[in-house]
Amino acid sequence: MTRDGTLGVAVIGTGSMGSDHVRRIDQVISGARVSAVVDIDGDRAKSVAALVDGCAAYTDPAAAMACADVDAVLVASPGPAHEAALLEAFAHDLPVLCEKPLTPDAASALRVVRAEERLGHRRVQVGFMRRYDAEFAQLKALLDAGGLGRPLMLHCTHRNASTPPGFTSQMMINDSVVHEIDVTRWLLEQEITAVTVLRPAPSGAAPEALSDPQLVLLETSGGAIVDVEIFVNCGFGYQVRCEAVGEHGTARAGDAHGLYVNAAGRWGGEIAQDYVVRFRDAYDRQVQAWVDATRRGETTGPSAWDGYAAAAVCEAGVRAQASGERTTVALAERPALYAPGPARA
Ligand code: ISE
Repeated sequence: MTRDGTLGVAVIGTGSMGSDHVRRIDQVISGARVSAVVDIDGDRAKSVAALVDGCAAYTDPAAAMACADVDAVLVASPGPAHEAALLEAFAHDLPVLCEKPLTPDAASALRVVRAEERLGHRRVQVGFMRRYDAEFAQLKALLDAGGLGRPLMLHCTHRNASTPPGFTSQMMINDSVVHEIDVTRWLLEQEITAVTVLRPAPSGAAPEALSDPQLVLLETSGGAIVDVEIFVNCGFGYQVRCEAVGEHGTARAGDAHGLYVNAAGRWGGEIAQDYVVRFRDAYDRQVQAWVDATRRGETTGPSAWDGYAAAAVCEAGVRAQASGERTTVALAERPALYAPGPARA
């Protein structure tokens, strides 16, 4: 914390998420500043750095992390680049906020877990931003307080207006349902033990070779069942909901649509068109929480273990998608560093 007691953050990756985080750290949250940006496209890095006072541009994450003005790292590069960036951050013992996925597969995610274990303390917060959404946080608090009794089921809806070119069926699990996988583990405090994927006849609006929508069923260690409708070309907007069904009641997060308008003989509101808008407040809270914890010398929020467990469930999900079979999840033993383990059965 070299300047004004604020945290100097290196943002690695200046694509849409990375640039949005640069804007957020620079203009929205407090206690941090963007001291460096990194992109393999040097011109892109320079043009983003030029928007922020005192920000340096790099093409190599290791060079940025070696810089004295960098106290913490936000990784927003493509998933395959995460492992190297995380291991480099560990070499400098720097705190990291890593966008999801932690890494693209379970084996590399477990390598990150083992490397953090060797470091002896947590350094990584994974960017599962839904945990910071106001309604999802309320649902978690309600479940934790026993307000619904023992949770039995979650009904989840995850809809995107459309997909970018090249979006595959596997990405529906790895990039999209990964959020429900994390939400399930977080809300229920149970591990996911098996995945089944059912595919209705695809929507006519789905790009060729994309089986859209799909229904993903998750089974948990405590006997709960979670269903997820994933529909990534629904056409009308970005919509995420989660209804918890407990022994004594139900509660649903995700219905707050903002302003409710009566006009021209109709009632209603607007539906956000993408996750950057829908989860803007959650992203703000997530980054602020990371900065605050880091300045206190702590690491909080979703851990590398959570990132690994999600990757292991995704792997089972992609296999289940291909085979049409119920597929069990293989999970390593949870290291003591990530205790306490799932508590609610
Ligand atoms: C994207 O990567 C996200 O993380 C979004 O939250 C999700 O809705 C979308 O399907 C993914 O592609």
